[in-house]
Amino acid sequence: ALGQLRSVGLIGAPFSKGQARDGVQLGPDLIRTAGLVHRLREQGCEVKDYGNLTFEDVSNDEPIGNTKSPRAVGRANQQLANAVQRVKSDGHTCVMLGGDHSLAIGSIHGHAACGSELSVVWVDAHADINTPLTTPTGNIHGQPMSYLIHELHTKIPVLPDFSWIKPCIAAKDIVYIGLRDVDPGEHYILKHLGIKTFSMTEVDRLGIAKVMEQTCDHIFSKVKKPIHLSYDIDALDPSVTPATGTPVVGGLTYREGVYITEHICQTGLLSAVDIVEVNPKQGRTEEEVRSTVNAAVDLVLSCFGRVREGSHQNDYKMPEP
Ligand code: 4U7
Ligand code: MN
Ligand code: MN
Ligand code: MN
Repeated sequence: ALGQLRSVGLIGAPFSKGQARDGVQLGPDLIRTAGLVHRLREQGCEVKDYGNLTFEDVSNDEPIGNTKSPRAVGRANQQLANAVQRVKSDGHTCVMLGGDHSLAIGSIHGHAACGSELSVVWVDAHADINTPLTTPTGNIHGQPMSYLIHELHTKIPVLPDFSWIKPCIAAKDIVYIGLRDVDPGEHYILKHLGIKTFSMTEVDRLGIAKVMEQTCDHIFSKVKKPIHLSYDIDALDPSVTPATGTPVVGGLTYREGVYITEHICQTGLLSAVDIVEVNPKQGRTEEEVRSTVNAAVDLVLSCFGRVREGSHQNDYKMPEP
């Protein structure tokens, strides 16, 4: 139980141009300030903090169709992909702190570049699988999956600074958990490609334990691939994580949210994690921000061996009177 003795490589990606709301770029430092590194070490993990990426401003980043800031998003994700590839080749489990969810493009691409095929577990209120042609908003944080899936390759138009992106995930290797706000084009894609989804309706019907059992049955059906866990903090109910850009009522409880990460940890196959969409400027009070950041920290801790029953080290000495 104590610390899958795995080492963590931490990358901050203070990026917000995948959506319109200011503040989500503050996520990485906020989550660090809440004591993430210290608490990971306390539970037995080795941690190397690679620091924050720095992103250049992009001038004249005109929309393509209605897709906004394509050049900024393309370049930021290329930097992130290189950083994640480095962390993985250094032998760590990669933790990427966002930033908005467009960063999953670079995070998953960089992870996949290390060679082996991946499973992706996407925990989110949203499917983030719009193409630039189906998006109702033009925000790329609602699109990252569409660029990564082999089966959607022919549906993606050319965008500036996106040419480095090669699809690297098969539709059958993806599981969604927590969905409750899916656009029509997204729903068509999910059904058409036969992607495994556990919407909040399935969470209600099955309970989170069965959802995780079936998630693992699905992704382990043939060979055991390394898992990329992409966790949008808005998967949790806004009563738990209100400080986020696109909250949706009726989400996962804190306990369901943590059960997911505990279960993924238990597989021993977790290879990279994204924690995205924490936006302190969307919190109405200090307490709302605190609760959101606290949940983000606890999710990461339980990815790396924290268990709610408690734990003790092998050499624990019982004090004698
Ligand atoms: B997030 C949306 F239309 N689907 O495409 C879109 F409802 O990373 C929301 O999951 C996307 O927070 C939300 O813009 C992106 C919208
Ligand atoms: Mn979301
Ligand atoms: Mn998302
Ligand atoms: Mn959101």
